[in-house]
Amino acid sequence: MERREFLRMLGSVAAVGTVAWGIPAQQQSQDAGEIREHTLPPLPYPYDALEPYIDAKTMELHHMRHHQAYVDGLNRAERELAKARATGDFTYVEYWSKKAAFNGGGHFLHTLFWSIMAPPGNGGGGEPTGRLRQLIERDFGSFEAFRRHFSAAALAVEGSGWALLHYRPADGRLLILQVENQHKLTPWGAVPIMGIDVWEHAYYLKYQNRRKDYIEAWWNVVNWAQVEKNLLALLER
Ligand code: MN3
Repeated sequence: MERREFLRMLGSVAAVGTVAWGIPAQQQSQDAGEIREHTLPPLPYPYDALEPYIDAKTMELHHMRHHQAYVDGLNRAERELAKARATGDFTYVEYWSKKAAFNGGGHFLHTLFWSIMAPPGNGGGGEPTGRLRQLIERDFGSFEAFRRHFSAAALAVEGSGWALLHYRPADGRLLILQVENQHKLTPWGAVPIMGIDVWEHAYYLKYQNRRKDYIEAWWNVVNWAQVEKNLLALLER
């Protein structure tokens, strides 16, 4: 993605506090004042590309059903809020604001999630290099310490949620934090550059209740080159 395009995207999603990495240009709504509805971004690889670590059936259901539901839910919430503005009836503004936060979190985090994975041995797995590696070592001590911290955060998410690696431009630091559901515990001013979905729908078919095994397997499909691109785009702002 071009830097200019990326910066435009940052602005377009600032309201939900996350960044829609990899959202195709036609889905961005900054042109000519026109607001378009959100649509499901295509996966950058086939459903079976992350086998054996993430199975094809899980990927298909996760993308086509779960992610689509967040896209639909976000569009619905935004339509209802627009309707409230048009009619002046804000009776349900709290309800639809919460729906917008939940589904918006779901849409943008899943878009990030697909983009920072790649087929094992073909873009996925291995270890980070370059500037990303340097900052990980500076902020977490070592890659191994980072990995242990990130895995522990993912394992310990209470109920459904995510572990995310953020970059915080205000102080130039990387930080690992948990998200509950799709949006709760979201820090202000920090931008996620990678993350793992630990909702049961992300792993239950293959791993059942063994979230720990899923997290260990997931490291084999992390697309470090994309994670570093996400970081560099923020460093260049
Ligand atoms: Mn999910």
